[in-house]
Amino acid sequence: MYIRQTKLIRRVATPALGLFLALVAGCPGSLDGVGSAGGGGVVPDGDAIDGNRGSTSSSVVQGEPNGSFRQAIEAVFDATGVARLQGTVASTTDLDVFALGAMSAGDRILIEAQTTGSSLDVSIALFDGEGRLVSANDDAGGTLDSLIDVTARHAGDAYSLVVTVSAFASSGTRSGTYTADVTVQRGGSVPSPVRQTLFLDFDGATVDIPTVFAEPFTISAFDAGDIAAAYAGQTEMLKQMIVETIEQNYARFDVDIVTSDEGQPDASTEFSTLFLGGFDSDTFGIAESVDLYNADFCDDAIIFTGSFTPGLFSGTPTVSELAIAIGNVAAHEAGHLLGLNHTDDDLDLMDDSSPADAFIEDQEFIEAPLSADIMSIGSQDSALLLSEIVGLRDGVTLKAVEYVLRQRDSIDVGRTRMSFDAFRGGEKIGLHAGTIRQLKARGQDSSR
Ligand SMILES: [Ca+2]
Ligand SMILES: [Ca+2]
Ligand SMILES: [Ca+2]
Ligand SMILES: [Ca+2]
Ligand SMILES: [Zn+2]
Repeated sequence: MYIRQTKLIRRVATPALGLFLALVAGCPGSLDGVGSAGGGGVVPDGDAIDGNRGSTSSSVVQGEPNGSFRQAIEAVFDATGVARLQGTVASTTDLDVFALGAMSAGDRILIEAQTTGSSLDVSIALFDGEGRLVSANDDAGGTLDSLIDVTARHAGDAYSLVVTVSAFASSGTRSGTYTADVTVQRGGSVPSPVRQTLFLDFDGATVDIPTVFAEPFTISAFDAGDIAAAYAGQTEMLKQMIVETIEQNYARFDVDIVTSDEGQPDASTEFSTLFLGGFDSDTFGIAESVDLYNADFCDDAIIFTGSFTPGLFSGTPTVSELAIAIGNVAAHEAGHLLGLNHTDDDLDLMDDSSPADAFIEDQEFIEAPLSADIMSIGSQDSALLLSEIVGLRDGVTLKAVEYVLRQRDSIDVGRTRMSFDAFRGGEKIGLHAGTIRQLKARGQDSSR
């Protein structure tokens, strides 16, 4: 009801509990310095067979099927580093995958998907050679067309572009033709990770972001008694345990957490704010945007602590369980502010929607299948992305741990995966052993 953007209305209206909400702001990016891909306004050739525009390549690199990383159409780049692609999204299940070839860290990849002459609400995503999300965009610059402009943080021998229909497309915009022009500028430098300060504000506020929310949110100060009478008088303890949960979830990453008890960071520090308090009937938390690669150091999110009523859980949570649930949701919303998208795995902090009970689990930033709202292929490795965006704490290293990614029918990564565990001075500080065991169990279950 506070939401202006149509893509969120569905989500708000969804009766499922445990819902997170993310506002995906338009992400126009900057085209400065990148030569025009030359595709603006070009209508796809004829019937727009998936492939390279004007190409005479054999059918091996043209047409369907091309719905998995293995079946990708090879994008043909010209001497200036531009590939001019086209295709038709024939239905809501049509994924068109294009192989962009090897990328080096520092390569800048610009992808402009346009639907001139077509009513398709296109959506695109860029993946690395392991099928992990690098960047995604649905709508850019106030249009339904898509734009990605990103610098590769890590090399990969087979980056891929996936073109499909937006999961939020309205009727009449769910199929059609598109062009996608990909420009790769080689040899740039890799942006360094930048530490982020998160300010946890328990003191109440009016949050007014007119560009995103139609009306201001008034957040009352945090009070455990507002959640349920059973928690009255435990405000300070609950607050402390919430802070500990958020700190534990970010323990590996260069994120500085400051609370309102310590006072607002000084004026020279840029910080994002998590407001904890208030109530909303539709959601536990809301983030201003999915701020890809953390372009904005001062964005806001709200965690409606009064919404965590015991009736939403299968049993009345203890104070400690309640703190874990609220802290996990806070870490999730902060994840959006740092650039993370939604996934589909209850054990991942970026899971899009799950029963409230899942928040009491030991959720972590892990690799998980992408939410189908983003793309029904590939995964997001939240830990890897955070290490590239904010960096790792001093002395922390990411150490590969083998596990089986939970299989999903539409995901193209059924093989054994590597994720990252973190150690500092021999002490494990992330991805608890229990989480890994559960992941392994799930992977084995689903592969039977
Ligand atoms: Ca197609
Ligand atoms: Ca296809
Ligand atoms: Ca779109
Ligand atoms: Ca941000
Ligand atoms: Zn979310």
